[in-house]
Amino acid sequence: MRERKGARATGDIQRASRRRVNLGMLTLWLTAPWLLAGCAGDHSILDPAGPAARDIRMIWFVMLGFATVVLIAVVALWLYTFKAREVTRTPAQERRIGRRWIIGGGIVLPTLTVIALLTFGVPTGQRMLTLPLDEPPEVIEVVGHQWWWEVRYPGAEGGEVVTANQLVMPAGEPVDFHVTAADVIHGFWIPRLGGKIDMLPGRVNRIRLEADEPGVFGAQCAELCGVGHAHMHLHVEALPREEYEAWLAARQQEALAELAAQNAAFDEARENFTRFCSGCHQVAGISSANIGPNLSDVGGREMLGAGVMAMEEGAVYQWLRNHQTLKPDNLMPRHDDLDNDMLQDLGAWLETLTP
Ligand code: HEC
Ligand SMILES: [Cu+2]
Repeated sequence: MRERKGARATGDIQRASRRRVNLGMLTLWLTAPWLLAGCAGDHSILDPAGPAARDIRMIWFVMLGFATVVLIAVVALWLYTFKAREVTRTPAQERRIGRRWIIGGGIVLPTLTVIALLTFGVPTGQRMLTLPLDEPPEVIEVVGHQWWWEVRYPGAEGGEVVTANQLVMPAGEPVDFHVTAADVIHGFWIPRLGGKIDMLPGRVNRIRLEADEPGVFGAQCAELCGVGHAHMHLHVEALPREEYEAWLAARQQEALAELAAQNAAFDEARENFTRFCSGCHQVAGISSANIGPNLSDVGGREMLGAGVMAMEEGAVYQWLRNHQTLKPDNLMPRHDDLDNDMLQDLGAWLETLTP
């Protein structure tokens, strides 16, 4: 009687443990796609699109492999301690063995490890330095603001070009980024192109990146910079050289000023812009303030508010009316005193600014 009861209990335990295993498998199957999804996509260092990012991925794999070997070795030694038989040694033997561990494990092993890692790490860092090249690379300046990006092209033919919240670069050639910040520390990071670099107020940091092919890449401020930090996305686009130059040419000051002056139906919008917005925003030919993003080509952007909404018909009006909801506590004042019709007209005009 008692025995049968025991057998039943064992069966229960076995069934229960089988259930637990199945639950474990289920969890694995359910989470695997999410874990693997991290390997691709806009912000993945495991999906590089340029030489610097490829080097970084390589270091990542080398370090993962190395750490795995170290882990296995440590676990093996630990298991070995359970098996080792007790031996009696003289104090002299003890000292000799102790010295071997200190020299082997405390000096030789770390030295070899550090040399091995530096062999991979130093050349990678070297390639991202802005060292002189035979042909000087394109320079693009990026300034972090709370919570948007100012982007300048000092080398543009015909004069400097300035835009905001979008970074267009030539593909297939190195580009030197000179980055700084206007207020607090921000972080410049295009994960699929390379490492990140701090944007410090009062100092210019430099990094050399290259995109193998034309394409669109995500970038995100990589340094906690206040409430809007998570909403500080940068749209990065690499274009073939000729398209890049055409893109710059269309953003020359005179071309933009002409664009802003077009269409007499928007005279009132221009006037309202001068009254309510020109203290903070630049539109070529109308104002030159730099407290908020330059709006001279705002209609031609992919995103508004540093990535909080897609640019489509009516989007600028939506931003003007609801920006404190879309991007809480951003530094543009609410315009509750301005009526819908006026904002709609302003938005419609700004959307025509598509070079
Ligand atoms: C006190 C300064 C200030 C005033 C006045 C102001 N803005 Fe702004 N504006 C900002 C700042 C700062 C941002 C950036 C907000 C962010 O994304 O964090 C911004 C963002 C914007 C954007 C989004 C730009 C982009 O690249 O995503 C638009 C469009 C805009 N403002 C239009 C206007 C209009 C139109 C007016 C006038 C009715 C106006 N602003 C008045 C400071 C101002
Ligand atoms: Cu930031």
